[in-house]
Amino acid sequence: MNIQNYINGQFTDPISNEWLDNYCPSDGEVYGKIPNSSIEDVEIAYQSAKSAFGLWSQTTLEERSRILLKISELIEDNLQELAEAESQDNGKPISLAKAVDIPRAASNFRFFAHAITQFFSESHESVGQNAMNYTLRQPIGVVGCISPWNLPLYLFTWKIAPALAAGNCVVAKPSEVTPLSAYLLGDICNKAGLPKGVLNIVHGSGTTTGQAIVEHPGIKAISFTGGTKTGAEIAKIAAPMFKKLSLEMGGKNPNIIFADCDYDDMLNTTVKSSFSNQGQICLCCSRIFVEASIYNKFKTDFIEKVKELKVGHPSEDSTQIGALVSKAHLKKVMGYIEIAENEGGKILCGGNKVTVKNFENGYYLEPTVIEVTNNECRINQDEVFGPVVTIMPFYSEDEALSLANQTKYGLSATIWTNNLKRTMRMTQQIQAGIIWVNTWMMRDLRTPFGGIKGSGMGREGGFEALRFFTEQKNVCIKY
Ligand code: TXE
Repeated sequence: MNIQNYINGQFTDPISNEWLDNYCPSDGEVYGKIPNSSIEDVEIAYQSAKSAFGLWSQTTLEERSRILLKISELIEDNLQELAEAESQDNGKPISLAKAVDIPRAASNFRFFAHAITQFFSESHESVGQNAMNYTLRQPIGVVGCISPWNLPLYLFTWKIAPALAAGNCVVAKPSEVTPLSAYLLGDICNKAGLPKGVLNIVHGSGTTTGQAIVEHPGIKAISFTGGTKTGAEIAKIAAPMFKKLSLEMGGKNPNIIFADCDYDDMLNTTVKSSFSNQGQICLCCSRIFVEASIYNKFKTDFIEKVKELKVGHPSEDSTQIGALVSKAHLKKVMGYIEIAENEGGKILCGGNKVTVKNFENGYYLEPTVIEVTNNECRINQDEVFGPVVTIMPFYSEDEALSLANQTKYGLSATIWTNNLKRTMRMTQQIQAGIIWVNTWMMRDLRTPFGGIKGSGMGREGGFEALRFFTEQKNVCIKY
């Protein structure tokens, strides 16, 4: 299946006629082509967004909200088709795409359709000076949204929905590895009555199409999710142009387990926080630190559960671990398992490629648990982004805290304990943008989402996203 760019409400081939192969991770076959859009395509997308901006920015909030709600509804109506596309493109189990990815894409539009009607700004009366200040929040203009392959439609819409709700027009690029669901979104937007040019989707590689978006002088803000190295490249280009930037990047999240936790709940959730989506979620906890008194019990029980996980073709309902996203990524992840072994790590389970019958060329890997003895090794410092976790014991709260913070990343952390005072101490001192206590990945879309250190700059979610996608202007009126 060949996909096309969605520009000015129409589907078009790239001007250069350059195409990239689209691989199906579950069988390793090429099943389509995607445009490798050039600067010229991005320019046309930009011009169409720019032309649409006048009307869209002046469209009433009720009307914008109505159209975004319609998009949300149509995503729900097309759940099966979108979930199949996502699973085929990404390798994730269809059950996960149906339960999480696509419903969340619909929620993103629904949430921001409502949020924009409740968005407000401040006013400050300058007492004794006969003056009133108020803050105008206006759409920025044309903004760029660049998203990754791990949660394709979920993260694509997480950026587009608030950008559109706030009155901006968008030039967006999904990952070239998983473009299909974004392609299908174009048709949904037309059916929902989104005026042409308000959203433009250009496909292509990061260094060609992505960079053209970042370098475009008329695109005033960039919202990006992806690798930390890419985020740094984008910041380097965007900084001299003083673009607004929101960067959501990698993580090396700790899962800190104290002996006083609710053990069964912790164990079941830890399997999920380790291996959901083949471990390819920025919030997955890849470093598990366990209080020494329960370490051996945890090790035995955890390995037993991990060994039960069913690796298989993503279209099977019983599959829990699908295929990794690409051959290159599988190679990278397996390379890290080798590095871990060379550094003295002990593989407790997994570590090998899996051959799935009839799909022998798919990119399958066993869920892997590695026991390490220190936190400085590369497997504990680099973002692997696959079904690989490490475990090691700790002996005190202070040690757990220092292990958790000993990383260049700071996206999320999970703590398992029933001790309230410890919870308060730990949550205040852990360096991360998101902390879960006795749960994982429980999301409320009103909350600020993002990381610190090498994990991010800025926050998305709730009003934070609407603030990012608007420019503030203070007006002072003397009376
Ligand atoms: O991400 P990239 P990749 C991490 C994870 C993974 C690594 C690399 O560790 O192994 O990053 O993955 C676009 N200018 N995460 O290479 O390249 C690109 O086309 C503008 C964590 O796939 O960062 C895609 O649309 N755009 C992560 C998007 O950026 C550029 C999710 C992300 O791709 C560009 C994914 C450039 N110079 C990977 N280069 C998370 N935290 O959720 C690339 N792109």
